Amino acid sequence: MSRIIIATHNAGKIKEFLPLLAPLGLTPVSAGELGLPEPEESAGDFAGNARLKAQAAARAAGLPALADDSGLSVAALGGAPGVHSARYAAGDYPAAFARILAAAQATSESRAWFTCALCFAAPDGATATYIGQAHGRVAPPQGDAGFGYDPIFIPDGYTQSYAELGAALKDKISHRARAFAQFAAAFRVTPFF
Ligand code: ITT
Repeated sequence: MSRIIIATHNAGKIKEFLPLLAPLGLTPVSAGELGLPEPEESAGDFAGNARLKAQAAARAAGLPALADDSGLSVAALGGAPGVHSARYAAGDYPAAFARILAAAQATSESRAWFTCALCFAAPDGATATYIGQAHGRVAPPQGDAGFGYDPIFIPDGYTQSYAELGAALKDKISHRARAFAQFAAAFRVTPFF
């Protein structure tokens, strides 16, 4: 089994990556376990931030790394909070849900979409980036599985939120799963390491 760093300090993301990585024969090591610092996410877009996080971890530990930069875009907010999703909630998700739902109600516009940029970095700094999106709508919070904005996001084709649908289904249809499927397809053809 080859070791790969999951360059995130978000426990919800780590939980979702474990079942995705297992079929590839990759043993994940978290950035937290290795005591790696969190780089500043200064790129301004998902792909740039994912690259900053992956390269910082791969170079510091001398191991390949995967980083995820992701977020929820809300049509009623002109696509915000997007790349600023973690900062927009600042740890208080119920308050963030209320602000998003108020905007959706005021504009009669509930469309929203998640984006995930997944960056693989080799220890020498070479990178490959994959983007996944999942479209849907925002609705009053339901369910307690998952993390972050999962309770208010209902993916297209479903009537329940990510937090109600649960991990097994989310890992098949989510923005993260879609980005990961592209990485997995490339890795199966040419294992990078
Ligand atoms: P790392 O940078 O350490 O990976 P982070 O949480 O700061 O952790 P991001 O900067 O990529 O990561 O912010 C992503 C935020 O977007 C995350 O904290 C959630 O608020 C939200 N988010 C992303 N994916 C999500 C998902 O699958 N379900 C719910 N919320 C999600």
